[in-house]
Amino acid sequence: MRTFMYFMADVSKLANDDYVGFTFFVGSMAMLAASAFFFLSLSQFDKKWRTSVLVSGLITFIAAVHYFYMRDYWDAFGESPTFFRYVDWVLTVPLMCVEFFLILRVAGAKASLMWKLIFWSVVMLVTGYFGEAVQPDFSWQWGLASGIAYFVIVYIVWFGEAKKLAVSAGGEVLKAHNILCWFVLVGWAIYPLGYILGTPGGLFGFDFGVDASFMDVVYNIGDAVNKIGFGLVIFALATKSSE
Ligand SMILES: *C/C=C(C)/C=C/C=C(C)/C=C/C1=C(C)CCCC1(C)C
Repeated sequence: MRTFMYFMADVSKLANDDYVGFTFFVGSMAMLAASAFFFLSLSQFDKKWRTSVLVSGLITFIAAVHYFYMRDYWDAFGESPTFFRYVDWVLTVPLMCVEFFLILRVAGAKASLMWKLIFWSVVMLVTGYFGEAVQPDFSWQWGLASGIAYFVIVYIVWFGEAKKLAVSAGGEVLKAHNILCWFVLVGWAIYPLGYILGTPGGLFGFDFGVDASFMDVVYNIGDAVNKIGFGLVIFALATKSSE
């Protein structure tokens, strides 16, 4: 109840030109609406698809709760809520890896595939956190390490074990897998861009000339596209496969 009151009652003025605050606010509503949508749709699917849609809802719901905190943090301190951001990611990105595993189970995906993807996603995020919050002077080195882990994930889903399973599953599962692959390649590539914008003085000394707080606008757009988009792909697959 206290948390509820906290969400609802802590209102303060949002300046017209506070784009960061605006995207945090819209982000929190979008994530909440998407969660309601996924949770309420659960009963329309065959049992074996429910877990996948449930996980879609968990991803957007965990994000919604973090967005409420991030929105207020930004509001109170005018600073990037880096800690909440990464706690959110370290919970939701592994769940996105679980989604790959869940849809590929029809082709015999093993839990080891899931753990591999989870492992690399955690490496990607922990190194990113070090570059942003712990050792910003070594921003590009940590960013590079994070980028390598990112490309391992890209490789596994586009060409590796996950791809092979998707091909052997064929049909709607293969189609959905391919769309998720594009999310990972293009949608996830939004994040390194935000990281570069947020690096003081720019990366490799190259300054984009925008305020570092723009990083959060980029991250917020990335989250909406990826978390809700991912969920909708799973939703469409579950709908088609339950007919
Ligand atoms: C819902 C949240 C998602 C899908 C977050 C994804 C985050 C990334 C793909 C972050 C990647 C990064 C790099 C590849 C290098 C620079 C550091 C990061 C952590 C921003």
